[in-house]
Amino acid sequence: MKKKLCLLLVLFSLSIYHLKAEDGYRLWLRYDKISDRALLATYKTQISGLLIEGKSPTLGVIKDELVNGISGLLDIKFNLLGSTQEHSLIVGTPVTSKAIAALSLPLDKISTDGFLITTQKVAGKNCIVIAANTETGILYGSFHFLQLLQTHKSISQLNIISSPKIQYRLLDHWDNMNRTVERGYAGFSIWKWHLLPGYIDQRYKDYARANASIGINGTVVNNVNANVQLFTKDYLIKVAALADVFRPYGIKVFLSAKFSAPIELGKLKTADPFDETVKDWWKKKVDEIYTYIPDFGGFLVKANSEGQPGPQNYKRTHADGANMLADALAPHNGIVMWRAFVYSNETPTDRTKQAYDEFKPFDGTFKSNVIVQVKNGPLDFQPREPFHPLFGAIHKTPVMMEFQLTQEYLGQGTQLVYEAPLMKEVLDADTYANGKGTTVANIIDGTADHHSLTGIAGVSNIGDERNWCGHPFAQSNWYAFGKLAWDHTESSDEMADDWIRMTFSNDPSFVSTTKKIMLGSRETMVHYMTPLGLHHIMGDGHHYGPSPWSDRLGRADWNPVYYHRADSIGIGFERTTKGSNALEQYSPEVRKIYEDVATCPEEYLLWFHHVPWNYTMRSGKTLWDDLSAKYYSGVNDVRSMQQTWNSIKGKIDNEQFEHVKMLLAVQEKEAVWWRNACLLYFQTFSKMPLPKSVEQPDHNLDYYKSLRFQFAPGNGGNN
Ligand code: BDP
Repeated sequence: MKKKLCLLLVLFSLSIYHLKAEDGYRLWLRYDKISDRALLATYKTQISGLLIEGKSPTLGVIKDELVNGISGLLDIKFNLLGSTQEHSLIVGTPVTSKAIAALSLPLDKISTDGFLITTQKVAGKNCIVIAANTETGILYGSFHFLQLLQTHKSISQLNIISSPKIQYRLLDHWDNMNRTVERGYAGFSIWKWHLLPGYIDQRYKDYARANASIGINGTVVNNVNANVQLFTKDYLIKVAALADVFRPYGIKVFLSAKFSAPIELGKLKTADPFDETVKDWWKKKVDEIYTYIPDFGGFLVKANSEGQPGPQNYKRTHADGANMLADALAPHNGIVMWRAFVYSNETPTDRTKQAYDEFKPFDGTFKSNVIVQVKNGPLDFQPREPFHPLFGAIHKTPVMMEFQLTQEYLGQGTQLVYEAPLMKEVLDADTYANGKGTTVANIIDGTADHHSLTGIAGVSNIGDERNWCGHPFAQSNWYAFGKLAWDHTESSDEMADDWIRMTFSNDPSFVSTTKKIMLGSRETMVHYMTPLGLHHIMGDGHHYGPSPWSDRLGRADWNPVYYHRADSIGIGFERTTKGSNALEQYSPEVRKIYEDVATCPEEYLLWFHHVPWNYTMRSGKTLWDDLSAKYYSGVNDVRSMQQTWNSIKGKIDNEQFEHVKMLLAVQEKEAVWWRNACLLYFQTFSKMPLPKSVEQPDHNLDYYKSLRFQFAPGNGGNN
């Protein structure tokens, strides 16, 4: 008897341990039993079984997801039905399902990828119907339905009509072939090239599932600083194996192409896009790719940027280069995403102006399967930048968005920064391009200029760490990106709410407390890193930590001193007519907002103006005092984040709680470091004191300047 009891106790504790050990691998796709008993009972009465007719790889994926998901969440054996019963969940397209075909559903209201979820009578029974025009549409609808259950939403009287606002919703991996990840902070690349195509890692499927669950439909698997080896037959077969895994999940594969591939691989003498042998080489290469991957998506190209080869090497334009590749891809319906992240080697002008200068003149000269990919801001994924002036400047050629989910400039692997507010700020910005209310989102979703080719890309933050993204909260940036790519009108609050519920817990106080941390986190980081419009003052090369004094790199515009321009008079980059006049690239209405120091929103003040240290800010303080106050508030806010996090101890898995707690402690240290290093350095120009009442720097400037981080992550070469 005693023995039995002991055994039971051991088993019980093991099962508790098992239940509680959360390592983040499941992301937001956790299907554990719903703990709210009343809700569980209600759900159980609303879904009796699954009616899904037909067979295909995608239908198989949907079946598995719904059966596993609902069985787990409702703690039942959720069965497949042979016919319509009361409370059936009926899933299909008019082609795959007779039951759906027999209903007159408004499927004309949704696009190819869209879906409907409705409560309605089918053969006289009350049912829930998930319907779409395509199998991918019902896949998205099924994930959406599961998310309703995961987030404890009502499923009675459903009438959801949803279509993605953007056509190409992609992750860009900056993964090198040796499995290092440029600017990656979550371990090595998940692509095990050496084991492909023979060994298919379970992660590939789970990656595809996770992407499909948030509507992502494409992946660029290799770094924009591309290695041509991926274009050899051996490697294309490996890429094809990945494409085979992704296909049932509606995900297409794309590759970053290196412009010099005809020389490096094809042994040609030139990569000149006007040369017939070069054109022919690309055409044959593209045809070959499609023999392995019949639904290959196309190319992403970084050309004539940071040392990458491109058409300008041959005195041709970006359009000439892009169009040559576009011609090779067009017969297969492939596209070219040509990046506008370019700046000249000679640095003739303010770096933030160069992309516009190089692309605006070629508006309308690109082939119809080319889309220009533009980073959210004109510099390089800073904690805060104004929107890129190319949004709204180019009308005839479609323009897509590139966000960076990996936190190169946003605290890398150690800091909790929820990026949705950053992304929303850019998407909601008014370009005034076609009159007031032409937001950046309207431009990239094609509505502003009536483009049907539309796209958005997020530079992936995924690696082979068990929890995918390193910091437990970094997953939220992958999630929010997908959600915004689908529907840019979703709010940061809603997305955080859902993500927290699905990833951690539906406990109301946990949700509200954690959401508070997430929603404030980006602004907090801006305050302790680059307040009031400061930018690019981080460590050279690896971009880790503060280094506003750096002036040693080969070219002026790689150095922080180029950007903050601090001197005895003041600080900031003058981008009005008195300076680089970068403002001329925006619409007159936008220019008007920013050109006057008095009206310029203070969060962009030092981006657009060189302002005297004793200038009176809206707070009534001098610029110096306000800047100091911002740095101090950033640190204080991290400390509040720590306290808030501590208050939820016991509400989630303890290991996860401790993981975040430790990282928040690191973040606090790093915030203090940023504040002290920046203020001590800028003080050498302002010659003004720090507020007396506050915590004084614990080291002197020389100490901060002496710090070196030789092995900072994410800074490996291109391999
Ligand atoms: C910068 C990164 C660099 C990338 C480059 C790019 O520091 O590693 O290669 O952008 O986007 O942010 O091409």
